[in-house]
Amino acid sequence: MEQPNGPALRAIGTTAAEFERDLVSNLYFERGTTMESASAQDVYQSLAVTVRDRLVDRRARTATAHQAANPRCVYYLSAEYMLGRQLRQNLQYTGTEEVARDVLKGLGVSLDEIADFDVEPSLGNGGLGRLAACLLDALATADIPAVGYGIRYDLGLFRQAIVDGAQVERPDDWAFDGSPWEFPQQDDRQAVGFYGRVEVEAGRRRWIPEETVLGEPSHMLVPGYGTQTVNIVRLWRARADSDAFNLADFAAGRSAEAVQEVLRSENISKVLYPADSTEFGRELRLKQQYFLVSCSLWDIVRRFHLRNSDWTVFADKTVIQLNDTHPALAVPELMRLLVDEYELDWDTAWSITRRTFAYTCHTLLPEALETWPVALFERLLPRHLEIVYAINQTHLDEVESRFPGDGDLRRRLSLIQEEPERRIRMAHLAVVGSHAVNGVAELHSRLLAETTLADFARLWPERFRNVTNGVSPRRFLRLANPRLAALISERLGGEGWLTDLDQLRGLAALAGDSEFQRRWRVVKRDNKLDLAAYVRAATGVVLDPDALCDVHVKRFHEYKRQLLKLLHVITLHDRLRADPGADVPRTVVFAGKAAPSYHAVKRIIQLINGVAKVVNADPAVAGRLTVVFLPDYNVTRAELIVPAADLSEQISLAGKEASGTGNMKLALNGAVTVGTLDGANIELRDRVGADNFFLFGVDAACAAEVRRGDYRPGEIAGSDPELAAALAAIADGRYGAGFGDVLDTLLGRDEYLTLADYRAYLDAQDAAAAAWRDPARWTAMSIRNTAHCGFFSADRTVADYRDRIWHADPVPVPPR
Ligand code: OAK
Repeated sequence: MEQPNGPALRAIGTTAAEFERDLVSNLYFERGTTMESASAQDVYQSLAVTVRDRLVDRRARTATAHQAANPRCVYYLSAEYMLGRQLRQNLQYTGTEEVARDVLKGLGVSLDEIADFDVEPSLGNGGLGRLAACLLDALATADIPAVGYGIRYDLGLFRQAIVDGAQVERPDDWAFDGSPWEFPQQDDRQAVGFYGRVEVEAGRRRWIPEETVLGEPSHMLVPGYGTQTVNIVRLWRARADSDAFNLADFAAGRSAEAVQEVLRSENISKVLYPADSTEFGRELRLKQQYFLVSCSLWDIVRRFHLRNSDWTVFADKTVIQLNDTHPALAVPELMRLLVDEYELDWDTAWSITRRTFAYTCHTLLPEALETWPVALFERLLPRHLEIVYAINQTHLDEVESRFPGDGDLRRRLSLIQEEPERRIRMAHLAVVGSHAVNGVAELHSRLLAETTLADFARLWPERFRNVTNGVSPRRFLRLANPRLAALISERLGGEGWLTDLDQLRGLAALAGDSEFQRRWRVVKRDNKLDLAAYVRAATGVVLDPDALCDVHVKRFHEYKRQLLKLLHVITLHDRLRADPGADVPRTVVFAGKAAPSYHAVKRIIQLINGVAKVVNADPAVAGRLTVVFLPDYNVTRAELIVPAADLSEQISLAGKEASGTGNMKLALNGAVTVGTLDGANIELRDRVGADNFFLFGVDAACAAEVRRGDYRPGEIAGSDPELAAALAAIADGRYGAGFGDVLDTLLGRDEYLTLADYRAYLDAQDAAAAAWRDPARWTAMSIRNTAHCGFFSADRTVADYRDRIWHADPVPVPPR
């Protein structure tokens, strides 16, 4: 985008008069209406455009500054982005929230009501997608030139409804009413090939695809906070050629046949796959991955050529971060472009490729490590298969020269898995093609190097590093929890902490200050009232704002152990029926989605709802224990729940959660964690202090040991009367008939050691309840959690990537 100049452009101002003029003008020219006859949707759309215009101006200056500086750019490739709602963010980042509120009020409209029309683009499953959004926010805030590339799914992650206690998935047509934050760029379409054959032309191999789909980009603006930089996230949508529609078929009444080709092409970006950490080997998914990679690399090369002509500097100007393995096809695709299209020799191309890519791994679960059947790969991407084979050959030659005669090692390090069928190992491809590989928390990075990627860590130890995740304090404190943000700013004397989160340390001195504590508690209580109002409207359940708000909110997965939390709830219910003082008044909030095909955890959702129904209807525990399952967890819901939480459940089996970022968001908002020594919990506990964290459970080494040994969950159940009673309650059908399958998994293999950790978990919960009984003690713990969370800012994460992987310098954008 060029810097606008000349008198034709009207000034973009921030005064109330300018804002009102633009709003009314947008209403008139964009929506064709006036304030008198505008619908709320009209006002929302015009307001969004008015705010967006303020960012467009910054974006234009950002592009100009980048063009002039010709810097090293960070390209973030991710199949998922969970950006969250944009309106409030952009109002704040442009400093126009108050102006907008006043202007709307003057026009007789409430900003809060209008803001509810803002739709969150849920283009991701969970942690990995939200991390991508937090990193983009921090990149722009740090003035680092960056573009996020992704797929513009027509349907985002399914909307979750609960019907008769069970999860029902509904399509999320997020842009149905129009999406004012997007800039579609139809004229920048890019052709992507599939299938076909490889031909030799003048001694060079060249792919002749059989099918072509168009990738149409649209971008959304990613503003930095407290800076002029506006980066972009560029999302690709699949389009068929305009002559793909078969008029003859249509005229003959064969309407389904007429659109067949259009559908086949456009299906590529139709839906986000809702499989989270499970293998999903379908052709369409591989097509999606190649579609993303092909469009994005074409765009990256185009950008490079805007400012450079010499390939030898490509890796000095470009770093491509692979967000897990979904975009790992970028490695052979860049090789194909360099060797086949730009005719570089193989070794030069390989050196450029390796210097360009870096790879972040987000899991340890073996079932989440992607592999693709060679047969499918060969059919869809015949030239890429040749390139993968060639990369593998050079790679295995290196292995052989370093570790001669070690056939087992060669087999383990090969990009190709041979048994039970030949498959391409995408994590291997990403490691081999990258100069840096990182895990997302210290424990995770260590376990990656010791287990999952141990052979590679032995081969290239210098490539492996850790970059602990972080979250955006702008979104998860300033936007989500304005009351707490205001109190913090008041006490710290300004908003500097928003971009320098370590400043929160200044709150530690106030942890024991009774007046500060009182105000801290008022904020929490007000946030709980907001949550209670929402919960009541959504579910009919009434929450007590004075009860301990105990939250287990995240994707559903057996390793995250929602079931352990539920066993605790069942035991509490039993105890409270016998003794009303057995626990503190408590509200347990569950929220999260289960992959539609993940039957075992969908059953756990049903069981939670069954338990909630029984507990909430029992007068014997009224006012003591309330259980709610809040449907459709997403970024927007998180922004409501996180500020209200007192107790943060981070209870995954040690060694399974790569990092977790909900743990950080909750602690930042003053929730105290009850957690295992897993993922980033360990670093969180180190920072907030062992006294301000309820630790329990086996550690990762011990968990592995237990799993290897003779673990007998049945014996644990038999020797613990409270546990036996909880299991019996599930078995007797009071929460709904037929939860035998859930019991069988627990009493059979109990893969995630739920029963092994049950007693320690209950003890930790009792300790939490004892602390809650003393409000001064609890509030001090809560304040200390916030005070020591500075490390978990995404700004620190980005600074780590910048210094240790990207080596990208900031490019400040001058103000107008
Ligand atoms: C999704 C698909 C494949 C592999 C990993 C994921 C994923 O979402 N992983 C999650 O990434 C988060 C961000 O790094 C971590 O905090 C979570 O622990 C991890 O499960």
